Amino acid sequence: MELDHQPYSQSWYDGLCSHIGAIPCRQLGIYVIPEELVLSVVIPIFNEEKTLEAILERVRSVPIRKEIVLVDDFSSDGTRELLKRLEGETTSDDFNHLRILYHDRNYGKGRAVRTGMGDATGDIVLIQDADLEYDPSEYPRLIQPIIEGKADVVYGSRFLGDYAHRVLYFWHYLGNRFLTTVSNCFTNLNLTDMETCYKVFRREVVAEVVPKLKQNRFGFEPEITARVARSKRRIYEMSISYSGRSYEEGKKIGWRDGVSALWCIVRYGISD
Ligand SMILES: Nc1nc2c(ncn2[C@@H]2O[C@H](COP(=O)(O)OP(=O)(O)OP(=O)(O)O)[C@@H](O)[C@H]2O)c(=O)[nH]1
Ligand SMILES: [Mg+2]
Repeated sequence: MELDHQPYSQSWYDGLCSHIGAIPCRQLGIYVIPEELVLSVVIPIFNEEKTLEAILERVRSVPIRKEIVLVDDFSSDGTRELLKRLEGETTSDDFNHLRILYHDRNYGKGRAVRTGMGDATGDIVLIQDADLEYDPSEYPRLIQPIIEGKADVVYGSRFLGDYAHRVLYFWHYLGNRFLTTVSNCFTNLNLTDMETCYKVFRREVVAEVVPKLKQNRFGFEPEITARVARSKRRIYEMSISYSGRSYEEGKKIGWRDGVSALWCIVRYGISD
């Protein structure tokens, strides 16, 4: 078999399939991603100078045609200067089309994602945090249920599967489980990780749901979950790895964000 086939191309799949068979291919997550498909990767960024270049490199190296929409949420740590520099360099190629948007003040992750999603034109739209907690090499797994026509929305779950998860804060874990459970009570969905960064949408869902979003900060996660649930779309979960960071390493989320998430779960759970 020739080894120079682009991963996830038809010829790559055919080659592997003829060697190991269709069933093992399926079990190993080997499938065809249509060549013309465009994945929009929306990256909200606030003060991520240390990790931005590394995450961008990881995103770019995923063998899927992509539109990468970076949204700077008025960073003050040198991220803006770094983005300006990237803008000046040749940052787009056949597989990666890069766009950078700037907020004129700091609004929060929710607003940054809304700005990015509003600008995205791909067939599938995915959210990617700008730290290194989530691994872009898992995109092919995440988008598979959408490509196969089974799902309209996919949530990556840090609480499913046997991928590596960094062992960190117990109370955060409990907080996450609690927020997901309360959210499920309102939405009647059996999600395991409502707060996950990896939320993936078919373009039609973005067009329907995003114009309704109001939350600027982390209330975005329960709000979009409630709105997706209300839209009666088909939702899947996919296990993902998680390389959580500690507060010493830059973790920013705190208990206030948890309280605000709880409020949003109730608010958007009760009414539109
Ligand atoms: N904290 C924070 N993040 C923002 C903001 N605007 C955009 N972001 C981006 O939103 C993404 C998620 O933020 P994080 O602070 O990593 O939130 P998290 O992953 O839930 O929590 P930790 O990583 O544990 O702090 C990152 O890419 C941030 O750069 C903002 O105003 N505050
Ligand atoms: Mg993070």
